[in-house]
Amino acid sequence: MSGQSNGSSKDLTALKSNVDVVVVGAGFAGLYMLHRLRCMGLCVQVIEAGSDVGGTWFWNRYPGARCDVESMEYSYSFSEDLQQEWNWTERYATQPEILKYINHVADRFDLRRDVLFNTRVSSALFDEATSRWTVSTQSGEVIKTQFCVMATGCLSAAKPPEIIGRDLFKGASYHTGLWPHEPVDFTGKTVGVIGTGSSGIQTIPEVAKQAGHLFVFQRTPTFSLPAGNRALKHTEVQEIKQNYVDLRQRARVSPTGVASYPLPTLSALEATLQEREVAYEFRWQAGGTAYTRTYKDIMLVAESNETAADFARRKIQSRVSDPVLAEKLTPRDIHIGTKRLCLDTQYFETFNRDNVSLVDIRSTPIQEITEVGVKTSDAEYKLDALIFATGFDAMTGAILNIDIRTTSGLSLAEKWRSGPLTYLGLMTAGFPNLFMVTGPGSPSVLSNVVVSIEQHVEWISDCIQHLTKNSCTQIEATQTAENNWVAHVNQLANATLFMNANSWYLGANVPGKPRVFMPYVGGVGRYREECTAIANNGYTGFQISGSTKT
Ligand code: FAD
Ligand code: N01
Repeated sequence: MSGQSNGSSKDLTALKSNVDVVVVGAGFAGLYMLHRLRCMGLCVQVIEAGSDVGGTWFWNRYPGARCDVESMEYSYSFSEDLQQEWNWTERYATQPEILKYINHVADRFDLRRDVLFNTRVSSALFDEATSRWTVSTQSGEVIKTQFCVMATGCLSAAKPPEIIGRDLFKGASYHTGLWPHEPVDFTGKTVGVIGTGSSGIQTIPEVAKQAGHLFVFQRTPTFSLPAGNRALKHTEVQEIKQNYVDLRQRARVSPTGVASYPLPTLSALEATLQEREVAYEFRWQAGGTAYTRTYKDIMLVAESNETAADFARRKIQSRVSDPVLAEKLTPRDIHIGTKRLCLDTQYFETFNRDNVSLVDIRSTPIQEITEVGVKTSDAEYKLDALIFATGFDAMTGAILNIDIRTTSGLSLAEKWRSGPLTYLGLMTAGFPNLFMVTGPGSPSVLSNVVVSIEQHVEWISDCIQHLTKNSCTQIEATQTAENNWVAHVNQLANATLFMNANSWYLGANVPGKPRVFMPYVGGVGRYREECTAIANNGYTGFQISGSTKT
């Protein structure tokens, strides 16, 4: 598959062998973590598998890639100077623009000198006698550290599909999450795309503009809204900048980490049919994933959800000329929002083009990938290029790709065999001094992730500062606190419709992965309050040791 090599060779000048903190990953999370810890005077080593900073935005270079939280909110808030000086040009920034922004941040705060690029962490071993971690890399580097922060990303372990013959294909093949750095030209080519989630629906309209013919292999139709992307006006940017402090604060205490999303108080069932049509139309025209926040119970009550789903289905059908094709593209057996709602630009309209064909692989399943293309139960599609838009081993994939153990023999992979277990999504019992940014059990992927990253990074750095100030060497989540948190996370999730979908939130896209709802559905503001109270109360639920406080 193309796009997996990072190109440039390794610069070992960044490598330190004995540090206070190792941070794994140099995306939004790892970079801010480095900045905070460095400001505290700590010695930090960041290790990144890619050849440069950016994380998600370094790897996902597929055509059409852009964010779906508005750019003015999908950005760091920690530096007033930074947020005033940076100018976003579009409502939803493109991948190149977001990557340029992250590079600007790395330069502005001089972050690269502490990042070892082109290096993949393979294991981390906690020595219980010394309270220190030994972090090892695939290429043989070994680094000792007191604390280890996994800023490895929720959506960073690309998942190719488990289809017979996947590697036999002799044409060019790509995974959206491992896209090549050089532009790919599909002009005149016969191209196949497998997958119609967020990555697929962004890729398909762009590839269709170039391809001779595009075959879209769809297993599950997708709920998607027109993004309503547009250029940002100078005046509106200035207005937001003048009120940035207030906007960011509202985002931090909101349920989703997005200040501009509504806070509904009404049930969909309390409104009349006519009122609902007006409300849904308003949200539809506004664009944005806040559509499922039109009423307070869309994600809780099947009947309410159906009102939103029904409206969305009618909208989808109005975008496709051929009614038979429109029906195939319409999601029927899933509650809207229980798989991540997508935002698109001309996705459904793309199927009105003569050079685009939908292959419904629910009725005619893919049997195998051959040397020349994709074979379904009723035809073989000969292709020049094949794009896997098949997603990620989400939330746990990147962490469990690292062999994490303690000297007493505990392994994280074994502990999480039946699903991830954490306290606050920040730590896991039995693994002292190991932090996760946006780990399972925290709002993470159900929020504006940058807001959640900032909250976690600040909590972790404050915690390390607290330990340092009190000359403590070790912090660990207690088993009781973890059990209670896991029960709380499950209890909240069980009350929602999320539990009914075969989504990656539940690990359903990875064969054999335990079916556990991984993110925290209680909301960003409520979660932040809990984390802050725990820290203010002297880190309730954590065992702190090594000095005065136990
Ligand atoms: P990442 O950006 O994933 O960075 C993790 C880094 O860790 C990667 O660079 C990876 O190479 C590195 N790494 C992992 N394992 C190892 C290892 N063993 N050794 C060394 N390095 C390692 N969220 C939103 O809120 N809004 C959006 O609009 C949005 N759009 C998205 C669009 C796409 C295409 C995708 C895939 C995700 C999107 N997300 C969005 C989620 C996005 O992942 C987060 O917003 C955010 O960028 C995550 O930052 P991070 O630093 O936590 O992780
Ligand atoms: O991945 P997905 P993604 N045979 O898992 C199909 C974020 N993101 O990369 O639904 C055939 O959502 C699978 O079919 P099915 C965002 O959080 C954000 O698109 O399992 N098909 C599905 O259609 C998002 O949720 C943006 O039946 C197979 C698709 O592949 C997350 O990343 C943009 C298959 C996978 O969809 C992941 O999105 C991009 C198989 N064997 C990503 N295996 C924004 O716009 C899988 N599929 C912000």
